[in-house]
Amino acid sequence: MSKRQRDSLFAEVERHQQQQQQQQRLQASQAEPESVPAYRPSKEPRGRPTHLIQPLVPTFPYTLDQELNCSSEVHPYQGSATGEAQAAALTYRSSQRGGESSSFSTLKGFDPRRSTPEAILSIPGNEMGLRAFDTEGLFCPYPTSTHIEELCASIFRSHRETNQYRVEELQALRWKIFSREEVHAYQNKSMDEMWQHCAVRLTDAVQYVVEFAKRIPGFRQLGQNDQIALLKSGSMEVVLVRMSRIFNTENSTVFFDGKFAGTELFKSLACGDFIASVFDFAHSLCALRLTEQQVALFSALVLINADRPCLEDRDRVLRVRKDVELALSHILHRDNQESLLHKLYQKVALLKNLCTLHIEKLRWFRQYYPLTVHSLFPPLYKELFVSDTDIHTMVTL
Ligand code: HC3
Repeated sequence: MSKRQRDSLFAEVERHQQQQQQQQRLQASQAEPESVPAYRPSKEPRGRPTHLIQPLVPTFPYTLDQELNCSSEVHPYQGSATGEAQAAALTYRSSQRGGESSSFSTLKGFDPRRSTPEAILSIPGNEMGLRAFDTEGLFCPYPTSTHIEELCASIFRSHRETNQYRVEELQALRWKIFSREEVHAYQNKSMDEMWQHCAVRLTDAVQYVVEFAKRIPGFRQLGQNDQIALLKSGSMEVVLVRMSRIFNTENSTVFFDGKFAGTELFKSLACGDFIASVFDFAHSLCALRLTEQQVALFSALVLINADRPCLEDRDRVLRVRKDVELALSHILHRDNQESLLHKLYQKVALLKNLCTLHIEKLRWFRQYYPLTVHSLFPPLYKELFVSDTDIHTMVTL
């Protein structure tokens, strides 16, 4: 380790110690221990709006393995509440508890760790809680147009049920922009604090994407290693696709932490080029004026990609992929917008570049703040974005 790295590590350890002491003092000064704000992944409703950065206590129990194995239901928010309050109303509930399972997505008693792919395929679809499509259409070499229509509807429903925000309702909140003071409050955060904050927000968004993936017909029938491989390489891409849904092109702002935020809010991340590219991408995707159904199918296409690294059964992924491609072409044909297909494939290449840049930025940040990444970032974030070799280096440092 060079002297510079050693000094920076030493400074980081000191900062951590100070932060811990501060936190302990804060806890001691508070009468009720429950008042310490704890990070609640989207499994549980968030009790209050988080317009400004809250101090974060790292309690991140969720990993990809747990996410994939937990049999959960997503209840889209309803009613008249808006913004974060709506997001808070969106709760995950274990299907085991209430027995009121959703129509098709919950795989009752299904544990991929204990099931071989062969065993999964031999279970009749209805016993797994799946709709007829999944068994009849998915593995059929020549799917009929009814099958494809059902697949479109199924993917659209999965998208709707697993979105953090509803586009129509965010339209009404377009005026809710961060004030100058609020932007300054974000900008005055230290770099590691802001990284940690964004990592938590990003992980939150990824959890919804994992739920979406689980509801794509055919995804759960893939081997668990392949499900993980697809999520590792595709979940950030889908988050960026989803970002375009809640992006206001008039003032280049995105709905983040309960209000609309421009690039300047992310200044203390110190990766302006990456943030600018992410915002440019959102702009360019918005320009295509995709319908929600098109966004849903495009997201599925981004996730189910047989060219991803480390796939064990590429052929099976390819079979699911072919159906998703058919479904996307079908709705573009129906919408008389076939020319969009080529434009969407161009976006896939841009997404890949953005995600490579994201990983590079994380490597750069980790050089200076290895402890922050190691101890304060959500495990799911690390699992997705830090490579196994990097994790090894991180823990042996
Ligand atoms: C801004 C953001 C990417 C977009 C994320 C969106 C807006 C995506 C749609 C979801 O429904 C809601 C949502 C939540 C979090 C938003 C992300 C937070 C930070 C991330 C930036 C691109 C910075 C990347 C953060 C880093 C470098 C720590 O990984």
